Amino acid sequence: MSIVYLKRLGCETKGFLSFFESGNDLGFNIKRVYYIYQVPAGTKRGGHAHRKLSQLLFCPYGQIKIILDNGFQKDEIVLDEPSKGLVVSKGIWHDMIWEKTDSVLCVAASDYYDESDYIRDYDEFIRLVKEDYWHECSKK
Ligand code: T46
Repeated sequence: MSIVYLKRLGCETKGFLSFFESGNDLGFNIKRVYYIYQVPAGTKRGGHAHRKLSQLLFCPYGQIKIILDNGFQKDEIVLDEPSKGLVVSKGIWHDMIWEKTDSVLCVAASDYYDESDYIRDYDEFIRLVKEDYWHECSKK
């Protein structure tokens, strides 16, 4: 995972514009964009890892905590400004906690929706980490 500071153009009086481009700002091409909204504060979503998908997460409004787990170590990143993004690559277990009412999570993903790309069982995730599944995948 890596934090990405998206380009930010503008000023206090007229407001700001941020953007990112597939080939120039991300290490993957974007095939899908989705967003999650009207989530009550305190709600936890996620609870899965992806087999192949890479995603850029950003929060254009509000504050959302992302908890990341690579099977060995956990990290927490708070998305609390519109120009701050987080790339979550394959093989990272992630949870998202809505810290403020009406926070919006936007996601740019490297592929179309495919439920078979999800690992939703934590024991299964740990089993795959232990058998070096993602390292093996990247060799193929
Ligand atoms: C992720 C985090 C950050 C679709 O039909 N199409 C889609 O493009 C997506 C993203 C989801 N769905 C369906 C699958 C479920 O039936 O929408 C339902 C809710 O999805 P889920 O419970 O996986 O939502 P979150 O908020 O836990 O996770 C989502 C993404 O699914 C996931 O890929 O990394 O946001």
